Amino acid sequence: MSDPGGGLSSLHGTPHRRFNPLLREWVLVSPHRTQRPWLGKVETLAAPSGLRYDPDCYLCPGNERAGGDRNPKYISTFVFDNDYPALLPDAPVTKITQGNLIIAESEAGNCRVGCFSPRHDLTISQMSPAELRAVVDMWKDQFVALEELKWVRHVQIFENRGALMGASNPHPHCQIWANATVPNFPARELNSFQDYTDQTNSCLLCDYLQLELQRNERVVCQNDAFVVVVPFWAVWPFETLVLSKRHIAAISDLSDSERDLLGDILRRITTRYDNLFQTSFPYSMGFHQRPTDGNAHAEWHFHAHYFPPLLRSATVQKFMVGYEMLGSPQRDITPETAAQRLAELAETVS
Ligand code: H2U
Ligand code: ZN
Repeated sequence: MSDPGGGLSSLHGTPHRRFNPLLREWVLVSPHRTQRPWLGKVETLAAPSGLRYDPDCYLCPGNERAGGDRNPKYISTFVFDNDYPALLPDAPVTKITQGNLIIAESEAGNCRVGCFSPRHDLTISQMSPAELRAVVDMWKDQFVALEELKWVRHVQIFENRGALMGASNPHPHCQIWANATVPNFPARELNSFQDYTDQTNSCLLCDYLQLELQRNERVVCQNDAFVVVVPFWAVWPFETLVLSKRHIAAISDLSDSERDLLGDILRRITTRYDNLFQTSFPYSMGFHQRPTDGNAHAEWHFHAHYFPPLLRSATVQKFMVGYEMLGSPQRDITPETAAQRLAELAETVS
């Protein structure tokens, strides 16, 4: 039975599916299943080393990297070209098609690595406002510099944190991939933003943000420039979406104070994550920004996604298997419950 008021109470104990308007797909929610017994895989998480400098780290200042280059004795952030890049800027232009079904083309790109600070042990959750600001400025400078390359149409800035997410090194760092085509997920979001604006003359995420602030069921934290919510359509148990309050399309549109506030909100959400299971919380996060194809993309709304794998403790993770590989994503804990748990946590390192 539909609820004309849009209240969720009628669905809270009932299997249901929720629509993701950014990707235009459904997620199955099974709230009645949260009590099921667990006899599955339990991870052991390596405790952080606690070293400020690790002589064996490829990313620490002054050390030699795996590729043979030596890092400078950097004192703030440090960006270098990935020694093992997934994409190459000078890939020869080729395309093959065999019938309508076998299609491939070369892809040009640039891959960089950005160290957040000289400190081997300093995660975003533990940084000072000035250190966070340096990271935000590094992201902005990289976006602007890569956008200037004519052939670059998309810049993906992302952080894999923790061995569970495949991060190859504990030294806090991000990756930056710039390439000639818009990748799958941003391309799907772009279509959704464009269609929504065509149909409503409004912005998809501005309107969504208003709904979230009005209902206040999934808001985790906010400051003057950003709001963190567990999105209504979250797939990962503690997935969050960071939304700018102002309608802007890229990190380069942030004002001076908004750049400080971006650092602030990222520190606060990652500290909440660390406090959730008293562990250095693993995740993949990244910014979704307008394509860098020379168009203004007024329909695009700057945001970041956090996709953390943990489910119920520091050692029990969610796997995307079975029905999720073959049917659609599914979750047991509701986004509202996840948001409430994150909202109750402290924003100071415990
Ligand atoms: P991840 O931790 O997200 O895997 O990122 C680390 C990147 O750093 C990875 O892409 C690169 C790897 O290729 N790297 C170097 O470029 N040089 C090194 O000496 C070590 C790692
Ligand atoms: Zn290091």
